[in-house]
Parts: sequence; C-alpha cells; structure tokens
Amino acid sequence: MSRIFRAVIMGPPGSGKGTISERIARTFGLQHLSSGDFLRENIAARTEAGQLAKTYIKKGLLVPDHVMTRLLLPRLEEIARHSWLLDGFPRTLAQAQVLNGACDLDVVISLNVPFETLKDRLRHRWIHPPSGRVYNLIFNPPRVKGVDDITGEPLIQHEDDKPAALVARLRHYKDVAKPVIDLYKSKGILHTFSDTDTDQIWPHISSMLRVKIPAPPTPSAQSTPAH
Ligand code: G5P
Ligand code: MG
Repeated sequence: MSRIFRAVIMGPPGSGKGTISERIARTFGLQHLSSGDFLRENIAARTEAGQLAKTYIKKGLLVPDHVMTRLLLPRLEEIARHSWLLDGFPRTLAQAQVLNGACDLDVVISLNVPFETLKDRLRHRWIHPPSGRVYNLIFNPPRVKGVDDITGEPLIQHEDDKPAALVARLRHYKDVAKPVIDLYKSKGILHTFSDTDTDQIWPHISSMLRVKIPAPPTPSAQSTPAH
C-alpha cells in the first residue's frame, strides 16, 4: 500500500461489521481494530477500564465516551504507521469529534441491515474469545459444534447477545449513530451499503475499496518483511 489508509466501519449490532472487517483486513492488508473485541480483552485481563466497561456491556449500554477514547486513542497511536480499519468506534458524536482531532479518515462504511435480520443473527452467534473469531450456527458454523476451527478451544456466547440486552442495544444504536452518520456524510466520506446478507454487500464494499486503495498488497507481498 503506497500510503496510510484509514477507514471506519459503522453499523448496528449484528450488522456484520466484524465479519466484513475480517474480509477487508485479509483482502486489503489493513489492521483491524474492533472496539468490542478490545473491550472484551480488557475485561478478560481485568484492567480498571475493563472492569468499568463490563458493567455497561452486560446491560447492553454504551461504555462512556471518556473511557472509550482513553482506551482507543493510545492503541491508534501504536498502529499509526499502518493502514487501519476501526470497527465499532466511533459510536457517538463525541467520539467522532475526538477521532477527528486525532486523524483524517479516508472512508467511512455504514452498514444498513433490517432490525429483524439483526435479532435473528445475534441469537445464533458464537465467538472464540482469545482470537475474536466470530461464528454463526446458520451462516458460518464451526466445523465441530461448540469449538474453534483453528485452536479447538471452546466457543462462547456474548453476555450482551442475551435477549434483554440485545433489544436495548439495537434500539439505542439508531439514535446515537444518526449525528455521526450525518457528520461523515457532510465530509463526503460516507459509503452506505443496504442489504440483508453480508455476501451481497461484500462485493460492493470490495469494489469501492479497490478504487480508494490504489495498490492493495498481494498475499505474498503481505508476508514479506519491509526493508
Ligand atoms: P461490539 O462488539 O462492537 P456490536 O454490538 O456493535 O458489538 P457486534 O455484535 O459485534 O456489534 P457486528 O460486528 O456488526 O456485531 O456483526 P458480526 O459479529 O460480524 O455478525 C453478527 C453475527 O451475524 C455473526 O454470528 C455472523 O457470523 C453473522 N452474520 C454476518 N453476516 C451474516 C449474514 O449475511 N447472514 C447471516 N445469517 N448471518 C450473518 O460492542 C459490544 C459492546 O461494547 C460496547 C457497547 O456496550 C457494545 O454493546 N462498545 C462501545 N461502547 C461505547 N462506545 C464504543 N465505541 C463502543 N464499542 C463497543
Ligand atoms: Mg463486532
């Protein structure tokens, strides 16, 4: 890749941000940073921020802006020399404004998936916590039920995919995301993709990124160390 490329992917819970981010990272060599995965890592490591975040996530609420920005911005600085894709951050206008002050974004991808589709998907989601790999018992099942394909370790369901927290998350998303979407629209960097299936959306995102990222690395180029 000839220059640093910075992208954000937004969308309601279960809209496929994680699934599409994995494909983007693999195809275009961007570093994928998921705010949800990062929070769960902090919870597992019992950091102070993680302990605080857990109380919100369990109820399906957003983690306060100052906690999120304090966690995420140092991580972005660490990967500042790489091209990256931020998944799940910013969620609020306050977070978007802080990010604005830290860097210029090239592209914002917004996923628009119907509410009923989202509810159905999340009920069937299982994850492998150490790697963040996401499975769906219908769309993308593990080879062996209940275990990760790569490590053979057990899969779990998120606390906030349980019914009460799930509906609260979905309802809240729209209200909070609207001003963020409007901000990126006004900057001319918003690309919205609407469908019920990730496999239908993916070719459109891939074509858009091929135009925006001039020289995507080939898989062999990705594994070659820089000199
Ligand atoms: P997260 O972890 O960022 P959410 O709520 O934004 O969580 P989530 O749940 O991770 O979003 P996703 O990444 O958009 O969803 O979707 P996914 O995981 O790829 O796909 C969902 C499921 O559907 C999977 O099982 C997948 O296999 C399947 N699937 C994908 N495509 C298809 C398809 O086409 N068809 C079918 N049938 N299935 C499909 O955040 C968690 C919590 O952390 C806090 C909040 O409390 C949040 O609730 N948080 C923040 N708080 C404040 N500010 C922030 N910036 C925060 N970021 C996180
Ligand atoms: Mg996710």
